[in-house]
Amino acid sequence: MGDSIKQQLDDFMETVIARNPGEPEFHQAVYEVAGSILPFIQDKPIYQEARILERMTEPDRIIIFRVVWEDDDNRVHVNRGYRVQNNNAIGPYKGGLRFHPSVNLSILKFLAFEQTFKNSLTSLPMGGGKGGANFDPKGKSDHEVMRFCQAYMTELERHIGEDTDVPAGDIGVGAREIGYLFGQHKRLSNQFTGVLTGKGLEYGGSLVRTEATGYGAVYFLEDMLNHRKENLAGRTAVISGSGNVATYAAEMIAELGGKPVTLSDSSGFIHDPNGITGDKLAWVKELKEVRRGRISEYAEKFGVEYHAGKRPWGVPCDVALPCATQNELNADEARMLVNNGCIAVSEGANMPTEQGGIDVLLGNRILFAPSKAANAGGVAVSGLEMSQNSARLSWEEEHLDEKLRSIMRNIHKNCVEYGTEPDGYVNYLKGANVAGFIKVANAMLAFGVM
Ligand code: NDP
Ligand code: 2IT
Repeated sequence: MGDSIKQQLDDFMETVIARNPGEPEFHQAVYEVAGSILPFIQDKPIYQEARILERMTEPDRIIIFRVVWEDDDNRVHVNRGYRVQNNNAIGPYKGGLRFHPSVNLSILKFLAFEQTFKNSLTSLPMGGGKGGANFDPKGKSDHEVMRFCQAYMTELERHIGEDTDVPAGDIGVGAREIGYLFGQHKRLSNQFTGVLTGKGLEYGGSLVRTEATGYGAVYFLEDMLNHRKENLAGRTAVISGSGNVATYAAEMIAELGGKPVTLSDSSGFIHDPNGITGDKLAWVKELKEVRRGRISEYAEKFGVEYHAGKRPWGVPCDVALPCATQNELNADEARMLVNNGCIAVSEGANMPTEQGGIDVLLGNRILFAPSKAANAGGVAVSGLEMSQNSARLSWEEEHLDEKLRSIMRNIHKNCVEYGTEPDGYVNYLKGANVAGFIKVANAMLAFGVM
């Protein structure tokens, strides 16, 4: 990056930070994108004069509300609910809901900002949004989760709609929560529309949505390897997380001939050198989705190592997939991956690699798939769920899997187009940012000044 661009980036970030004080995750996401977009628009005054990047970093609107609910002992609890409607230039706001005690405005603004670029990359007509609450579903009964979801949706209902804003799942929001949220929306609005995605198959959900994010992150990884005339066969994969994204990433790694050897949760990680596959992976899904237990139980059940309070990046591997949460892979850990011979990182989670970690991976010419490209498969199949709901029909599994595969391939192609450097190295971060930017920016230009 030249000195003048560096100065522009610093100046730009100064205004973003001044306008959004105390929001480090939002600053981080904007910095990462602006670092690619400012050089790209240097010779394109049309974007500069219309202040497109400045407009993109100011959400269309943010809704913040109180959520009050009663636990099983009739104690009253107060939580804070949010929906960040970031940008609807290319379609209705679209993006997940996160229920986790760490949820705050900074995290949801970063997620909604990222989502805008990600959704653009899918090539489907979806704007960007994100929401959630600082509610912790862990340790709550099904009834408590139901009462919380109903209270949350009672306020959110008036702000969303199939052509306005279509939420889905994220951390802490899976099939159970989507069921309660959709039921309450249907009751309040007296309408059965595709206003949420990730629904159960009985009530408008799409096949392949559950698997889509994890599978998509591995498809993208495969495309990066193929581009270098390599593949996944025989590759050892280190994966973090043990939720929706991590388990289906592990499943597809195994299906394509690789070996997933770690999974984690916020308490620690398990290391199974023989591979977390087949019946063992089915057991993990049951543990997480039905019993809602901890990954440490895997170590007891299958007699492998459990590392309490640790992350898995020190385990030697060929490929790594951070699939838990933001900022879970720092510069030192990235260096460990590089030194242990890791050749590719595919981000299943949103912004899991700290900026310092990204610098290490790019500096060492590692294949690095940024989240907005790598994990776009989930929202892509959500977009296909919206199409099926509007058409009032359900597509076959084979068709959906093919669509997912081709959408991921197309994102890879676009990243290569905009991210290939003079020496042939593909900077997928730059490629994804620029490719995602162009469509949204051109739509915004078409609308004039607003
Ligand atoms: P789940 O709730 O199914 O699983 C989350 C996993 O991450 C759990 O293993 C959880 O462990 C772990 N985790 C969560 N927070 C932390 C933390 N602060 N530190 C360490 N581990 C943590 O969520 P998903 O699998 O759906 O989401 C995982 C990531 O993927 C998120 O970044 C999400 O934004 C992203 N994503 C999800 C998509 C989807 O379709 N679901 C689509 C695209 C991206 P524990 O149980 O201990 O909390
Ligand atoms: O981060 C994401 O892309 C998601 N949580 C999925 C969003 C969606 O609307 O399916």
